Amino acid sequence: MQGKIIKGIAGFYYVDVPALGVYECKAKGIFRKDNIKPLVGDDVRIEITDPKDCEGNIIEILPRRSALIRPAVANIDQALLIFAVAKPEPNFNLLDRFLIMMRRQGLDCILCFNKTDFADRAACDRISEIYAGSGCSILLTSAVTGEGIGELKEALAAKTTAVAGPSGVGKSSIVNCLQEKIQMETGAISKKIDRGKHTTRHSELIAISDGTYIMDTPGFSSLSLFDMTKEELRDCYPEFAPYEAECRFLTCSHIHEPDCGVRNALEANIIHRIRYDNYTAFYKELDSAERTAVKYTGKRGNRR
Ligand SMILES: Nc1nc2c(ncn2[C@@H]2O[C@H](COP(=O)(O)OP(=O)(O)OP(=O)(O)O)[C@@H](O)[C@H]2O)c(=O)[nH]1
Ligand SMILES: [Mg+2]
Ligand SMILES: [Zn+2]
Repeated sequence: MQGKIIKGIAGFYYVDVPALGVYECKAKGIFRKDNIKPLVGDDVRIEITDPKDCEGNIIEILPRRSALIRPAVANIDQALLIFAVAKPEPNFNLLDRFLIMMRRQGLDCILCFNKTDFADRAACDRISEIYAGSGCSILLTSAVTGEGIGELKEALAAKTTAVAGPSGVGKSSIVNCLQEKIQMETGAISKKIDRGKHTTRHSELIAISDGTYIMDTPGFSSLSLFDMTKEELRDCYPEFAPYEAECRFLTCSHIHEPDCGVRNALEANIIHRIRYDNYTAFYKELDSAERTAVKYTGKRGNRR
């Protein structure tokens, strides 16, 4: 029998089998041996151990179309990255790390700035302008006023989308706006530190309509760059591409070389300063990770 993992809690996986319902399953040791863990979104084969109580075992994980590490989910078509325009203030460094991760995996990303009811139009536009050249579609939403929810529904249609973003930005609130069947728990953000309280603890796959699924996920607060070299970083910045032909050197890192097309575009305010500054910070981070790796292993790179 075949189904889809819609939730995983404390070693149990909840597998939705079309027309039959949800089975509470364990994963047999076989997966541990192969070092793969079932993920929410996985298509699996199960054997039923107790038909009355809807219990079973996962016996096979079918090949994945895609997999993410943060959040840990499988078989998604795209990610919906949510940050708030305020309360909490957007962390662009974390945002850019996520975009790099998505680009490295060849997955599309919708960038959503939520809580527009907390900021004026000009402030919202200033934030979305930073990402105008990032290759993402950008939405401004409010789970309170309903702004942008219609547009968001259109962007999700006929796809499986994982929601991602830090705690307290309104991921679960947005998921609740998109459908009525399952209402996820939401939590007020801490007034003192202006941060979310990690209300959502487990990823959950929810059907919005036939063929359209959304995954609510726990918030994350850090993301490390891995499995990449500093030279690969510039390919994660679509806004650099039109200006790289103007660099004097083919291998230009856009940091210190003379006659750099990217830095000229930065000075001309065509490439956004925040995006460029994060680029240089990540470049240095990857460079020092590579140096540390060489020192301890004699090999280049920062593999996990
Ligand atoms: N004013 C306003 N408040 C919002 C909006 N969206 C969410 N909130 C509030 O922000 C708080 C956090 O929302 P959640 O939906 O729990 O946030 P989350 O991203 O799921 O957080 P975690 O589950 O902790 O990762 C709640 O008090 C929501 O009511 C919005 O658009 N406007
Ligand atoms: Mg949540
Ligand atoms: Zn350059």
